Amino acid sequence: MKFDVLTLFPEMFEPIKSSIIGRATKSNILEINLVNIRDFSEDKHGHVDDTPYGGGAGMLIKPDVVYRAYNSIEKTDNTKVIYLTPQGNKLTQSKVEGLAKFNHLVLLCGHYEGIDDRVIQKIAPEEISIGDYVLTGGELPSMVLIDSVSRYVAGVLNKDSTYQESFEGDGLLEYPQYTKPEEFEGMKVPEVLLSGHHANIEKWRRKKAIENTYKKRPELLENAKLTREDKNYLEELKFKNN
Ligand code: 4HQ
Repeated sequence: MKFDVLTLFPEMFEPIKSSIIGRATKSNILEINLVNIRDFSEDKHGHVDDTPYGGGAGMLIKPDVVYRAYNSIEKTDNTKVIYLTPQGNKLTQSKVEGLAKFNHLVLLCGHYEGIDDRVIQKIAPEEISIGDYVLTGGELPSMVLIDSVSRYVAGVLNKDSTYQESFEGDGLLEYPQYTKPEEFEGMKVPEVLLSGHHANIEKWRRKKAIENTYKKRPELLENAKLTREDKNYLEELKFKNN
């Protein structure tokens, strides 16, 4: 999978060069190509922004500079172009899963007050938001998107493919996890996890995931994939908490 990132601040992308994503790029499972929009300024001073027509605070990125940067990128029939903006569709796990089906994503990052609207109209990217808050640029949202999408690329995570299907795809929060020591500050690891009884461990984890979701994010249960047994347990929880 290839990501081309159009940005005025390529140096902000250092964090995704470490850990899991860094390893995946070094082993050529992922390619993250940073394109500096400033390289496409034809201004003798390298200017990329200017004041907004009609007045107002701040600076806007010039449309021609962005368009030249965009045109420098080779597209395929499996390329998707994305502009990170609070005006976009929310980045959800199902959106992430859909984006992972492309093998080339082009991410356009705005900065300052944004980008001249005409080049957005011209490129017609899909607009995606990572949440309802205002950031200084699209760089952090791009990194969030790259990180979340990359988890679906084969070979990036070292777990078997059935893991995601059975635990992540169901829309529940995670069950609590424990490692050594067996006792920490007077708190013991739940007995069942030490039992070696795999069927019981799975049942316990499922219940805890449902319990966690019910207590912390009950609205997620609306769209969660629940079995008859899960639903029975949920009714039990609701009864106990009333
Ligand atoms: N931005 N989700 C870029 C965001 C944002 C978000 C604000 C994007 C500033 C220039 N992007 N402009 N939230 O806050 O995607």
